[in-house]
Amino acid sequence: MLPEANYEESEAGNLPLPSPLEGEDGGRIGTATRWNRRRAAIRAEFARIMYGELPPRPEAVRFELRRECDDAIDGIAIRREIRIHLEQGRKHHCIDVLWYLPKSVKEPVPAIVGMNFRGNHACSPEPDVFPPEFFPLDEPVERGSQTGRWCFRQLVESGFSVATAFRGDLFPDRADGRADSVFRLYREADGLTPEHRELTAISAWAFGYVQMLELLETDPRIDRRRIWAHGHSRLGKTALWAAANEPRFAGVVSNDSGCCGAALSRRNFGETVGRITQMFPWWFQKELDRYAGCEAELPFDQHFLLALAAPRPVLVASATEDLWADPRGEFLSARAAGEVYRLFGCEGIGDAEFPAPEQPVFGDAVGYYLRTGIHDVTPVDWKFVTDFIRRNS
Ligand code: GTR
Repeated sequence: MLPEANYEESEAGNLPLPSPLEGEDGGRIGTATRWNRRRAAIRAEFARIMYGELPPRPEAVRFELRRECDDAIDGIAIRREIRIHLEQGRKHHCIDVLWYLPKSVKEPVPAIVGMNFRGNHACSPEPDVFPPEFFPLDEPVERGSQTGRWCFRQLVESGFSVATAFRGDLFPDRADGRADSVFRLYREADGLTPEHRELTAISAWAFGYVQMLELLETDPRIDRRRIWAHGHSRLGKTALWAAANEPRFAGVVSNDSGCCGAALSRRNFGETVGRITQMFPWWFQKELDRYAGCEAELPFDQHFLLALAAPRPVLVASATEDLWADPRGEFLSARAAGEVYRLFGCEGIGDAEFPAPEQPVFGDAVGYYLRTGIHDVTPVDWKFVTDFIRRNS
């Protein structure tokens, strides 16, 4: 039986944090060059203990334009629906991307890549966006039911391109989802059972982020140096892992990513490693189960994950009512990551204190804010996100 989740700050524990700059030999990492080696070792530890490795690049990748509408969102955007075909030997797997571009731009635009929970057709107010075809959700999803989270009009009006794909295209989000996941390309069915924890949903989704980045890079209307990864909740964990693995992401936004995302594991507040590994074993390596209840033994904490993005900018967002994701633990993690950013001459958020809602702490390459409200993505979030990206690119 799992203990009740703790929501008392006085009980959070706040165990001392390890430092990402503590070398394996006990010596202190003091230069960006030495950090690069240390960084590789930390990334490998996250892969071994928590997230597994991203699937390898398939033998062939092909982009099929299924539909283009140059009069989308009341004429302000171009909408493209692209099927990414992944081919490995005789095996084939697809990812469907919904992609908006602002129409009236003279120069290449920045872009945001993010994965969605319920299908592309759920994200858009437009009535004819293709729904997921291959591995639909268990229950029917209403068109447009996630438009509150995907503020395409607002983003396009702010000069951003945005692309999204359904998480189920990469790994259906359930214990036996591995069998229908992108890992099918590399394994036979008996290697895709729930026991094969090394093939994780988070790494499959992160691989989807990289595929979207590569798609956007082919278009001269996109500024390739300003393609950001963005994710909410489990997909926020994913966006951080994608940026840790793919240096071409210019920066990363974690929205309410919580436990095993931005939030520190060494705090006992809201969701814990014990709970998450019981509820969602297919997201993580089996190795992580060992740390349930003994998080202090992890060789890293989640500020190491944020620091894997350095010196690229990282924005951590929380919501006041989303205590499950431990907003203060997300803040402390963002602050602690600053240690690595300082090696690169960036101040991070310095020694800022936990801010009041709607009072962003936009430091030097590291940002944090707390939004009033529940676990969600809202127009207020996107406003903070686009402001932060503009300041940091
Ligand atoms: C919860 C999970 C969180 C978060 C969330 C979500 O049930 O415990 O870690 O990932 O799902 O993705 O909405």
